[in-house]
Amino acid sequence: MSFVAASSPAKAGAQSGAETGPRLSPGHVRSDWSREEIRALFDLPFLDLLFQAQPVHRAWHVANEVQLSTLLSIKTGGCPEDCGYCSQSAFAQSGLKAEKLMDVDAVLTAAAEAKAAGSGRFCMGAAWRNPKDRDMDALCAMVSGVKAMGLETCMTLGMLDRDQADRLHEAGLDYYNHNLDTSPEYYSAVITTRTYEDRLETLNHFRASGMSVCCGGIVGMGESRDDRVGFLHALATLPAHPESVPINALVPVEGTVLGDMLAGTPLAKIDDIEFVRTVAVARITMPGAMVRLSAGRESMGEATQALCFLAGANSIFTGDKLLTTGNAGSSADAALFEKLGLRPMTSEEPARMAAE
Ligand code: SAM
Ligand code: DTB
Ligand code: SF4
Repeated sequence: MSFVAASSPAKAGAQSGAETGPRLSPGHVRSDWSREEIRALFDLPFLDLLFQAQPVHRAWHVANEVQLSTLLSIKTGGCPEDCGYCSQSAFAQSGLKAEKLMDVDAVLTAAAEAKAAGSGRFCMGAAWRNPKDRDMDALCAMVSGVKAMGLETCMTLGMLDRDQADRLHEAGLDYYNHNLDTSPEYYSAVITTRTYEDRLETLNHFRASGMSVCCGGIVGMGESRDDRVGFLHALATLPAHPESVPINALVPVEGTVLGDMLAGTPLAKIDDIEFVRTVAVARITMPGAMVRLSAGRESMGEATQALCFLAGANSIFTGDKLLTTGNAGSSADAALFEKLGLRPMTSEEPARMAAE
């Protein structure tokens, strides 16, 4: 089974509702959500929450279509930041060897493989606090090479200044991934080498340079439901919502602060239903965003993933590997798509969002 050659209806056709039933008016996008409103969504009976999320999804997106992205770690390990979840932090005892930035050609070979496997977006990640100016030429060459293959381009390199953002955008970078990760209140329990404000500043730089924003976070780090409320509140009250919102479930890695702290405790894995609730609230509060099931899918059952799609998730990472940890794998995903009648997304962006 393969993801390739799936023909989905043309965007306009799909938007007509021929296949998906009557489409609802998408309504307007709100950036004035209160924490109380978001908390009230989380607290709804589960079925009521899904019953709200699915029509929002169908009003804004093509039902049954899921966008496919592929990740590549272009610079692995040895990162000076102390993110408590991350195997690549120099503070972690994960046994990961620090590597140099990959050659441009090797990155382009991996991108060509991702395209051949049916992926629409290629996301390159580096274990840096921020890129150095000496790396910029190689990074720009990677971006323009991947773009020339007809793939959407995404990078996640840590903090950027405005000049770096402009250079990457000019080279053809479509998306920049930079996560807020959790609530402002819980942030310092997870990371101490940078602040929430640092993150927001980089978001402003690449938004201003014209790139699309990919910004989400992680659940299952021992945070409370109020922290998950605060996390989605921070995203949904940005002046413009991120175009992509990755929702990661913590992959507990041995030797990381969080992996070790949570091991063997009831918090070691986010409750599946709470994870689906988080997806649904993201969908309702940020209706135009692509909501991506990101890390943690490897250990998620098919039924949970199906509930996530029902709750409004419409994007996944494909392949056997994320950056350093395992992923569900293309044959498992193709089998799940077949069972659920899902198709790889062919369109680039939600039409309604583009029309705004
Ligand atoms: N160094 C860059 C940065 O932090 O912005 C880019 C790479 S970083 C690995 C990208 C994102 O991966 C993090 O923001 C975090 O949300 C997610 N992540 C990292 N390790 C994870 C883990 N063990 N489980 C779940 N998500 C993880
Ligand atoms: C995101 O939010 N999730 C992806 C992507 N952005 C770069 C990364 C997940 C990394 C999971 C841990 C690992 O493989 O090292
Ligand atoms: Fe470094 Fe990013 Fe990992 Fe944090 S999440 S330690 S910034 S690679």
